Amino acid sequence: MKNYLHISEEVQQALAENKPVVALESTIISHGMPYPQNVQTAQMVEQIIRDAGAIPATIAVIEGKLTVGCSAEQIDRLGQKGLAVTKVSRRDLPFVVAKKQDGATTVAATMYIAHLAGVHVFATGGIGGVHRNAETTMDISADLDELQETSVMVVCAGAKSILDIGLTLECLETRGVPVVGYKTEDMPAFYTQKSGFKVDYRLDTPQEIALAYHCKCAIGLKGGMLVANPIPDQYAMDSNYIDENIRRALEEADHLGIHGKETTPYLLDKIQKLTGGQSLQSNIQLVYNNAKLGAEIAKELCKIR
Ligand code: PSU
Ligand code: MN
Repeated sequence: MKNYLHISEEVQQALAENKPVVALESTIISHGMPYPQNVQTAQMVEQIIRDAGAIPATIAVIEGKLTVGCSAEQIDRLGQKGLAVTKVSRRDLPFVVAKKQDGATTVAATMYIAHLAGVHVFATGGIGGVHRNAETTMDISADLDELQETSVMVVCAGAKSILDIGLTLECLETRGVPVVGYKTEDMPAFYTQKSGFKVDYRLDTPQEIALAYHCKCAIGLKGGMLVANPIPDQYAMDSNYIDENIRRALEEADHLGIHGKETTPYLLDKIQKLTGGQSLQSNIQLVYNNAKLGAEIAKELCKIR
């Protein structure tokens, strides 16, 4: 494993001293946002985590190494290469490692690597889930199975309604993955604060969330926990407006026959174009909001452990 896993000095030291660390994914950089906003956002997210008193650990595969704590140069490279970087979910990991390539890790692959390194808190924008029409396409993100398998807490702003949020919640329930709403009973829908579905548990402080996660581990339950943190009100989008554009993006993807791992990046890009960048601003702000909460939870977790 030593030959395949690289943990930055700073992250290694933080872990050894029981200091709070927050993992971050890299598909959001290469496939989730356009350049240069992707790199600016990734840097700002790290700064927000530092300002909150935790250590950021951006995770990616760099020249075949599972890297925990990417450098500014590495983040810049992933951002500039954009879609040319391989999008790496769990099943893709062995191949980018074997070829000593760069890879941008999804929520699933990032969780797996964070767990290898001993990082328990991971902040991102949105998770993958059950796609609309999954009853015929069977398109269900590997993120959901990873949440069943791997003990890492994922802080997100819910799931975009490019997905079937109701079915995504059903799948999480089946897999025994608890969904916690931060200061809310409503499952957020990424760009908006409410999806029309409920979370499993509402918790109102980072301390309560850390304690619940700690207890999950302490009683021997493997698997993750999803923390859904609604987008701040001032950055939330009009739900009719965003839903209409998501509908158009889905129609276009269907028309073009987009499928498999291209689906999510295609839809993210299309929605950004259709909304003239308005959705990108919301996207950036909700990631900041999640980074801050992730740092607060990580700090509380360190106090318990
Ligand atoms: N949803 C978003 N932004 C993202 C992603 C999803 O709002 O950047 C990315 C994440 O990396 C997520 C991945 O893990 O897409 C899911 O891809 P797939 O549906 O192919 O599993
Ligand atoms: Mn898929």
